[in-house]
Amino acid sequence: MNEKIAKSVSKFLSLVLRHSPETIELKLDENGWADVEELIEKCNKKGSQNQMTVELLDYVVENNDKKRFAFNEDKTKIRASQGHSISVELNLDEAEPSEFLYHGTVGKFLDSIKKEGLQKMSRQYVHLSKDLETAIKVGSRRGSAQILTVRSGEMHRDGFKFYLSENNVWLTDNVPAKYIQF
Ligand code: HQG
Repeated sequence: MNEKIAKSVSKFLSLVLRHSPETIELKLDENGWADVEELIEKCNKKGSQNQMTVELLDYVVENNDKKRFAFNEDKTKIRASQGHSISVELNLDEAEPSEFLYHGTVGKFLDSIKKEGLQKMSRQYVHLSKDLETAIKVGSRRGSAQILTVRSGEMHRDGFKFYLSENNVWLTDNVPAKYIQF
């Protein structure tokens, strides 16, 4: 499989499965699932640069660096495992986080984060990771990464809810500044 094609397909799937399914007139159900046949048909009709096939979808689901997408059990449906800006109910179970989780951001946001804490901004949740490397990668998308350490254990004991996505991203509604080590 050509990795360039796989990456471009992953980007396109992120667009339609997380942010704007209407780009290809696709409908997601309330849990964020798209019908695989419909997705393929509409990608090919409406705008993916690449010819979409079941094999290509299979490859992207299996080999995507962050396992961003998942099939349902009988592979008739596909959805993004996290990262949505549209409102979908992922039905994630609450989970108990480790004592610390990390968030990668950039310097220009720090003043605001110190005031308001971490907000979900345009997404459904604030995204946190268990390991520093992931946080560094996330922050580096925007420039020189600044890593924030979140006292997630304390937050959880204080009653904040955490969820773990299918692809191991920690999600929470917001992180008040008092739980952040800058
Ligand atoms: C910042 C990618 C000012 C926050 C990544 C971040 C991740 C604030 C940006 C996933 C703020 C939001 C999510 C506040 C937060 N004031 N700035 N109060 N609170 N911010 O993209 O975490 O590759 O929505 O620090 O890898 O960067 O697409 O969130 O810089 O897992 O699969 O506002 O997206 O995954 O940006 O990234 P985002 P994120 P994919």
